[in-house]
Amino acid sequence: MNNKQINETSKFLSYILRHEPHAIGLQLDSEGWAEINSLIIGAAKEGRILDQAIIQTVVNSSDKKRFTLSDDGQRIRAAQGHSASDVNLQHIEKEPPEFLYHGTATRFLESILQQGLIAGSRHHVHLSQEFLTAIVVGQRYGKPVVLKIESLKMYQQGFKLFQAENNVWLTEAVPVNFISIQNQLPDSSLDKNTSTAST
Ligand code: HQG
Repeated sequence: MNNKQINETSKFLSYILRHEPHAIGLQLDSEGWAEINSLIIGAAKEGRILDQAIIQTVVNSSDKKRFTLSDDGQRIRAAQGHSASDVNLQHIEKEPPEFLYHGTATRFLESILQQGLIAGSRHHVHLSQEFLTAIVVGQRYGKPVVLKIESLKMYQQGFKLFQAENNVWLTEAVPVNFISIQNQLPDSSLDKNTSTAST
């Protein structure tokens, strides 16, 4: 498989495992797991040929560790990012770092600074420990802007924050008073241990 095929298959798996399992007649359990055999059969009916090796390659090459295989290798799920109503993944609640970042596009700013961050069609608002990751996320929708979230303060005030198994931080919503615009690389991102691939 070349990178283009891997990327395309990864997008297909994200679509099915996060949003529309029923598009290929697949059932996810409440923790987001799908039987790999059923995934392969459902995909084939839609003309997309997958097998264990292809799935393994896509799982291994995901920069953000988007997919997780069960210990017995029989099941697969998306680590986060769901909108599918069958899924109610119980992410681990954790104390977050002092600040987290959210990448968005400048055209959404006015609305965000009025309403705060809302989850939209996904189950959660997605936050990243890294400024650079947030820029890349924001670029998907237009001219990027990074918002700095006072995540520890949120937590101390009783808001729940979760960390998905691929390290992405999740929360239900972020009220405006915890949000500011971060228009340059924060000092902590200059730490050489920081990697943009880890979130
Ligand atoms: C924006 C990627 C107006 C929000 C990333 C975002 C992430 C508002 C968009 C994951 C708003 C939702 C999720 C408000 C939020 N008014 N716009 N009040 N509140 N928004 O795609 O965070 O590569 O659902 O800023 O890495 O962009 O797919 O969320 O721009 O972790 O694995 O509404 O997707 O991961 O967009 O991205 P999305 P997201 P993958």
